[in-house]
Amino acid sequence: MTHGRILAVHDISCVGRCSLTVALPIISSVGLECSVLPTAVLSTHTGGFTGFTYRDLTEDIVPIQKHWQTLGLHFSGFYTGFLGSFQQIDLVKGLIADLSESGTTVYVDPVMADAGKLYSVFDDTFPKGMRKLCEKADVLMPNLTELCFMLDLEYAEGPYTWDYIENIFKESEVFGLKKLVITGVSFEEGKVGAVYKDYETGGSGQIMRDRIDGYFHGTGDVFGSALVGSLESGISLRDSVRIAVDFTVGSIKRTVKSGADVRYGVDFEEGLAKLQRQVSVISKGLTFELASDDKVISRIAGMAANIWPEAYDFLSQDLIEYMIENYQSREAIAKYIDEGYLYYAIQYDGEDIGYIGMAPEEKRMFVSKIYLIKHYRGLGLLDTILKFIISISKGNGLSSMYLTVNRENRSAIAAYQNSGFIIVDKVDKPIGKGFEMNDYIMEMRF
Ligand code: PXL
Repeated sequence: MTHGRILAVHDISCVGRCSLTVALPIISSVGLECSVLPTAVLSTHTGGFTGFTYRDLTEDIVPIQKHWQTLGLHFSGFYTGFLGSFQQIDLVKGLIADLSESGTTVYVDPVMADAGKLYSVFDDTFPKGMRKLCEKADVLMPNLTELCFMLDLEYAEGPYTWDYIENIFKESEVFGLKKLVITGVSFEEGKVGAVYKDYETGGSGQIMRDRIDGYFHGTGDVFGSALVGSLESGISLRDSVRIAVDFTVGSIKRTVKSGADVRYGVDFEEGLAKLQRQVSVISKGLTFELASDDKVISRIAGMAANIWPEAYDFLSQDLIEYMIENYQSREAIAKYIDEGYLYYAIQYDGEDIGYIGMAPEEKRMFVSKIYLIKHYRGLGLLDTILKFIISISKGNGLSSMYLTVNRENRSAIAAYQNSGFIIVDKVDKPIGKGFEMNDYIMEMRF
């Protein structure tokens, strides 16, 4: 697939992961070409370090732009962040106007403030200038402090109500945006995340995660870069915000766990491989192949034999072997299919990555199996898979589905709840050889 070229316009802080040293690797990792326009060179970023050097590159912007124009260069996306001077705001606006092509998307992160305060390097006139650049944006990704400065609103500390955020969405209509994503929003103690509004479709929502105490430098850039990478890969706004939130939270968690000095930024590098896989699989989508012959059944049984021992390592070896033989072997699957079950191999990019098994009952679809191989778990594919199951269920005249899940399997229970299932019952049932199944029944209506 050929992609366009994205221009990241930020400073380069040589040490302390933020701005260009974050944007370039993250956007590249999802397979997009990322060019850079450094707005300033600093020895370190300005947060938490003293004595840093600062070379303003305002004077270089026009000559760089002129050279690019001799090459006939245009960019399919602009991603602007920290700008080194007031004057740069106008220059960057001009550069965007001159180097855009039809369909170019302008992403603006108006980096200038946080927690109610402007960064020390900016004066009170800066938000007005930044507002002018934001009016050129298609996608704006500020924090609430930055929005309040630009909109002349009183900044209030959270937690916020959804009505308050809806009002902010309304006030932000003056920017003429396609999409707005506000970071660092909290609706309850202990939770924080991002809210989004799509002004073209009217859709809005929130992605919240557990708050991790502390201040983590460069996380706005980590979030923004992952968001740009996902949206530019054609992923929906909601999925892109979820991907960017989870990538940022993962980076923070690794940093906290390692005990590293937070001034050097967060450990996003280890998350890049997963981000690449996630963006690729979500943007390309999944296909589902009905197990209608022995070949597909064998492939599914092969996946089951690999998945079970590592996914159910909290169960005894004996039980796992018993379950595979009786419920997941080729013979067992063929028997289920004879009884009316529908099995599908889940494929991504021509490769098997998992399988599902379901049985239409009189009133509900029984979702018997949803399994993914390890590399594809935790990427947020459940909703795509459920959409497919819902379409098959509707085709069978059904309007709800249910499944059973081991009561010890907390992560699976949470994932089903996030996708809209609720616990409706529990079952304790002997399954032979002295083994007992201790499950919840979870149901979703559609
Ligand atoms: O995006 C944060 C950022 C970018 N660039 C510089 C900074 C900071 C935050 O402190 O100091 C130079």
